[in-house]
Amino acid sequence: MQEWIYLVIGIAVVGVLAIAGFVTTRVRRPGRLPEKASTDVITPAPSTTVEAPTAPPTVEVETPEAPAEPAAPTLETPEKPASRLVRLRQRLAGSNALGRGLLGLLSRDQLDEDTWEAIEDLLIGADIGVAPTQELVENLRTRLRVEGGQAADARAVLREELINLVDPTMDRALKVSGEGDAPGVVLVVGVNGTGKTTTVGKIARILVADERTTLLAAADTFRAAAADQLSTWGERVGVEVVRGPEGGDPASVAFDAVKEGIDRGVDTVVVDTAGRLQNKQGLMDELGKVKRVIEKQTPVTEVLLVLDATTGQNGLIQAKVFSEVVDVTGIALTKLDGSAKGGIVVAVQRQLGVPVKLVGLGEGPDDLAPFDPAAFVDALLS
Ligand SMILES: Nc1nc2c(ncn2[C@@H]2O[C@H](COP(=O)(O)OP(=O)(O)OP(=O)(O)O)[C@@H](O)[C@H]2O)c(=O)[nH]1
Ligand SMILES: [Mg+2]
Repeated sequence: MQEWIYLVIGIAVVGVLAIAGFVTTRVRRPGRLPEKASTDVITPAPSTTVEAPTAPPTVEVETPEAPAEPAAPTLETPEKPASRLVRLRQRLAGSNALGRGLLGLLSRDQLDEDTWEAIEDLLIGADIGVAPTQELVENLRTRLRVEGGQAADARAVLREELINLVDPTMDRALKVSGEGDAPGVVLVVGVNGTGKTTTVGKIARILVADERTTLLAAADTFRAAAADQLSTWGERVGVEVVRGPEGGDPASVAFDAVKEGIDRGVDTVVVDTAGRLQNKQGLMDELGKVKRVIEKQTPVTEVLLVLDATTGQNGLIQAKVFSEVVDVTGIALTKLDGSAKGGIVVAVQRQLGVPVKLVGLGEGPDDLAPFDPAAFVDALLS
């Protein structure tokens, strides 16, 4: 009988131990799951790093989002473009000295020759250019003579004539859409230091604000820092950058980016280029090739020339060289903030025969605004 009891106790102990063992393994298991799951999370990442099967080995596509961080990095929400010019109007403070000066002179009791000369000097000093200045003064003289020189009228007449001079009939929409399924391709060119890379970064934000899928191409292979600079812009809004090796062929990077854009079905590819202007032939060869190579796949929809508003006549001469090399379709006028040379908007449009489409009004990420003649003139006269 006692042996029986020992036997039962023995069986019970073994049973308890067995159950305890089972439970601990069950408890431990979930601990292992995340390890396994985390390898699963990491594995697909390289495939999102788009090792494009057909892409040449030299070109990598960066995935800005860190793949190991499932709670996506906080991306910035760029400001919608429509409200920007109004927000940034105070930044034209330098230029609206022009507006104030003109209004002051036009509201004099006597509009004599000296006054008209002073008006001409103001306009030329603001980089409007000689021919447009003469045209504007001529129109103002005729109208103010006919309509009488009341101060209130002078303001309205000046506003109208300035808007006409800036030309409200030009199509200023940035061409960011391609035909059918093809992406729009925006090629950004200009002298070094004018603000190309910054402008490409800011355009990416405008496109994101408009809910367009976007890819950037770092076709400035001249400096490695240029591609890094562009990547930083892209990362902030989750836009990827296609880049090549330092010193590599810019046309090849542009080609790969556009190919990638087509394969992925993105809305727009924006291509940043190097700006050194060693000589016209070198520039022509390089930019010409970039454009030709892109257009083997799909047309470039916009060639945007970036021009620094503070460089005056010198900038205009360089702009002219670029426009002879590639068919410029639009101008981004940067650094208008703090420049008293707002008149360059008129001069550059006349010189190149293409509209100013964007204006840069600061170093902030959303300090790039679609250009609107009436809002611009109102800012000058405010
Ligand atoms: N104040 C002001 N600064 C600007 C504006 N746009 C660009 N910049 C500044 O201009 C400097 C040059 O800009 P980048 O974008 O590097 O010029 P880039 O044309 O790409 O220069 P390279 O690549 O060397 O040819 C930077 O310090 C920008 O912050 C603007 O609208 N206003
Ligand atoms: Mg650059």
